[in-house]
Amino acid sequence: MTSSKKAGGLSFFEDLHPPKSRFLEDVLTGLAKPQKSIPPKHFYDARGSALFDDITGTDDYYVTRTELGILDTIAGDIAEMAGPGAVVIEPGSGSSVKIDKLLTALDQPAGYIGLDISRDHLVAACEDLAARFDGLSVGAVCADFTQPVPIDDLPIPDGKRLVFFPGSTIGNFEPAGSKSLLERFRGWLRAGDAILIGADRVKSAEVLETAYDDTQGVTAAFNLNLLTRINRELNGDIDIDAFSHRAVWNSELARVEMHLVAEHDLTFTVSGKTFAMKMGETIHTENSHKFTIDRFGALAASAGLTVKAHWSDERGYFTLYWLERA
Ligand code: SAH
Ligand code: AVI
Repeated sequence: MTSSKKAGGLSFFEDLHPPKSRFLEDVLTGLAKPQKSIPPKHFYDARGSALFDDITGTDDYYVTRTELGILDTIAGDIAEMAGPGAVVIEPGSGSSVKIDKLLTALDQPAGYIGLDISRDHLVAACEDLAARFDGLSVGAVCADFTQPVPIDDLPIPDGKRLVFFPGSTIGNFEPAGSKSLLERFRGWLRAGDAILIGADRVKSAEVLETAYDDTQGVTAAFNLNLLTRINRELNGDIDIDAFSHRAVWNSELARVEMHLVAEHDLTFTVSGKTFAMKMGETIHTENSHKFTIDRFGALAASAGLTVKAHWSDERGYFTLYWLERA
């Protein structure tokens, strides 16, 4: 471990935030491609995390509400499968909203570790959790989970590990990336440990496109904030008003794509490098893959995991899966 310091109420805080040079490299490489693209993990500065929280409160983004409803219904099943004294590790923990339900359902959980790339948001959420769950050991790890995370070097309490990965964040990766990520999480499991993961389901284009282009414009602000972040952190001069938000369902690849569309021909610089875009050209900023139950099972199997149980809402919009090492 390179650094370890305790923030208020936390049993440990490990700061492995990637250096700014990685953000710069991703942006310069992505903007130089024929189809410009930037990985979605860069949405999440403090403002991006706050905007994501606002998205979850919109009427159109059914994802969070639906998953919270399923968690309410299955609390008893989860408590039984996890058993007493479980230790929950939550990659991409964000505001740690769903964890409240899980920790409340579990029988005397021994610990909780939140892991997220958005440092301030992570620490605030974990401190809040530590204050509310008296006696629970709460740790926070600021890291990029697409890179190796030295989980076994962290002071994690003993107990059955439950890796909790809700929100369909798995859908933000292309097939090869989602397989690698599941393999990484599998590597955190010992015999008897499990993964509880949420994945959004394929549904009508209309419902999906509205969820990713909400009528209040919050998702548009979330998407455009990436450009604000580039201007601020990477010395950019992008005219943000020259871009608009687009969300489109790609049925062939079973994913909602988010793009930033140039409204007219333009040039801009980022850290001294010049880029040109034609009117209508886009920067591809996110994929949200949607799954059938069969396809998710096949993905899990490809990563050496087996589905022991799964639960869906009545509309079949979203599914939570209990995975164990195959
Ligand atoms: N789990 C929450 C939040 C989902 S939003 C929920 O279900 O509502 C996705 C979260 O993953 C954000 O908090 C973001 O900061 C984090 N995240 C995205 N990519 C990441 C990465 N590569 N490494 C670590 N955290 C990441
Ligand atoms: C974090 N992730 C699963 C969200 C999603 O649905 O793909 C991010 C998001 N993008 C637009 N709205 C929400």
